[in-house]
Amino acid sequence: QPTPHDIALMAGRAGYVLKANDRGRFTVASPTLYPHMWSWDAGFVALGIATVSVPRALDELRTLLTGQWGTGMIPHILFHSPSDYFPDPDRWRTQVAAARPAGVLTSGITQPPIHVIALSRILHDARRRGGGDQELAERFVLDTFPQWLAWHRYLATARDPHEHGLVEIHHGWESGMDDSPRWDAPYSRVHPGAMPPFTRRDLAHVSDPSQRPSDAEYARYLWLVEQKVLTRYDDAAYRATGDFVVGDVLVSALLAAASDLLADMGAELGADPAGIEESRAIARRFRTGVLRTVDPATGLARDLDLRTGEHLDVESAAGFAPLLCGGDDALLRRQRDLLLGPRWCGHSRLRWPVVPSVSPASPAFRERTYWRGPQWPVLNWLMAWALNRSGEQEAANALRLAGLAQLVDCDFAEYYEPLTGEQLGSRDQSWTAAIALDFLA
Ligand code: 9WN
Repeated sequence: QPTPHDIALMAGRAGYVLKANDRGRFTVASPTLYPHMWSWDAGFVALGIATVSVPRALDELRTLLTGQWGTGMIPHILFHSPSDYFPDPDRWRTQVAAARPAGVLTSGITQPPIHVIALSRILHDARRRGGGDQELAERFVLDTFPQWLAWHRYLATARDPHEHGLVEIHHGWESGMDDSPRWDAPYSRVHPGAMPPFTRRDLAHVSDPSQRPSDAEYARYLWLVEQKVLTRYDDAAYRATGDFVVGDVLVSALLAAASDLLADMGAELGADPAGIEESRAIARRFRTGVLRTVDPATGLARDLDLRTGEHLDVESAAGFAPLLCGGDDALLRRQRDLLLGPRWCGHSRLRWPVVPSVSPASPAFRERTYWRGPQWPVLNWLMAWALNRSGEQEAANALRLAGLAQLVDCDFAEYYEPLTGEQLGSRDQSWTAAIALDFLA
């Protein structure tokens, strides 16, 4: 367990990392590998900053909303000054899209809707402080309520036109878990066609290429970007022709949880009743959609490949989506026991009992490769948050303490080798520092 000295050092160093990555009104996801604002990173970053400064945390979300498209979509990257990150705005070519925002360069796809969950944490911190912080946060929630609702409505309509209760993603990057084995089957049906040549820039920032997706995977990622450009970022046109269309259970569960929270905050603060009702209906639909995918044999939720109609059976942490959206007590108890048990956090070979991205007992597990097995501190934070919310304080605290023990070296790595505890990917990763601050608060 971290000592009081470790904790004081960690809080100081985490604050320092966020300050160093602060570019005024937004925070870069990491100093060199990701020198722009990423959508779901910004949510985690904001809730971490809120433990130190509520106004600055709200600024982070305010900046993110400047990138919102006319459709309601919040894009996965808001580009800052020119950098060597690839794919860059020239590759995304979002000028072909009618709905792009004016005056901000963005990518043209989404990331998981974590933002309103972050906003509810910020409001919680602000209310604990009271006074000006509380007033500011409450006003912000009311003022931005229509924009968050538009974002959720976009996911619930453009990305679920047939009302299945699953958000459809058009790129693995939209899941936030780029190369997860969740996507191996759908990516096996993505066949890159003619497109401009490209050079990867990410490999220059890691010590060993096996920590990142492969070249073959990158060719598919870039081909899907090409397909989005060819269909002018029109979701219906992409759906008709694009290679990758998958119902994502984690995104759907986050949408349900975030919609519940938006409705709760809106009701407390007197937001538009029709908007509150719409938000509750979105939460219900996606909760039902997620629960419908659970495999009775494993107790895990499964993504749905909408090109083939097949469920994707992979033991990834996304299978715990029901813990996030709630809805069935017996299932939630089963998922809690599974998560803490020997196939997951309680696996005997793990250095720290922290949620791994893929079960170490699964044949798909690769301990060093990105979303194929390493532990991502933000994922652990999400599961701890979900357990806490469903009344499982003891289990939540176990994940929190293990997560803090993992971060005691204060490198705030992007992800960790689960068997040895080695830091992998980028260092000084903003969202890792941010969740450390939240865990310490
Ligand atoms: C592509 C910024 C982002 C995270 C994602 C993570 C990684 C980008 C990349 O970095 O993705 O969006 O270039 O690999 O997979 O979850 O938001 O930290």
